[in-house]
Amino acid sequence: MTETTGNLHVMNRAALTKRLVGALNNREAVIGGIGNSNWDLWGAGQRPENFYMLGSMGLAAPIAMGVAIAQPKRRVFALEGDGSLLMQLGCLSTIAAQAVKNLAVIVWDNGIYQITGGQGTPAATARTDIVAIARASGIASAAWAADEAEFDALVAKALATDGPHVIGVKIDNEPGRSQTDRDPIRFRESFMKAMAQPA
Ligand SMILES: Cc1ncc(C[n+]2csc(CCOP(=O)(O)OP(=O)(O)O)c2C)c(N)n1
Repeated sequence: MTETTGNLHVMNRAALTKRLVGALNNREAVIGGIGNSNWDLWGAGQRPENFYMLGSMGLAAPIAMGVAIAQPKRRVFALEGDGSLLMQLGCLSTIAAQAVKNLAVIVWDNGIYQITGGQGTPAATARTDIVAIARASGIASAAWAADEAEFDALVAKALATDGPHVIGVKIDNEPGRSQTDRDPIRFRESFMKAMAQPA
């Protein structure tokens, strides 16, 4: 990995999504956000505990929050692009206020709205620091992952300790490597069935 931003390595979403899914071992729920977050979750190996949210920016974290509150024994991850999270920033305050212990939000920050043509998001143009926003929203366990090893360590922390957690990752501009099926009813039904199994 040669590119850096500050002391943060610029990593790859597909590779890190595989590392995340590889670390799961207890029917953890993973909610994929719109577009690339979703597609790389699909590409990392389909699991019934994945919910592939199709179409709405910024809803992965709120949906994940709902799942986490409903199922406090299950660890829940949300995967969200920086542009999507910026569209729904209030969810960080709500997650903090609800003190959702079993929730981790992973933010893939490429500084662009990649799938709609690569326009810059404020995370890049105004140097908005999403992890700092998470902390200021009341989420104490919010950190940038400097490299792959730290990403693994932060995922392990999210699996083992009380949150809520936010993990920020600077990523490259590679498009998602797969394409999620456009079948929301199937996803809803298989996810609900999977959530009926204890974690
Ligand atoms: C509410 C809403 N506004 C706009 C869109 C169109 N749109 C879909 S994905 C996207 C960009 C998402 O950017 P980001 O979350 O940063 O992810 P990236 O594409 O960079 O992986 C946009 C503008 C949408 N689907 N929903």
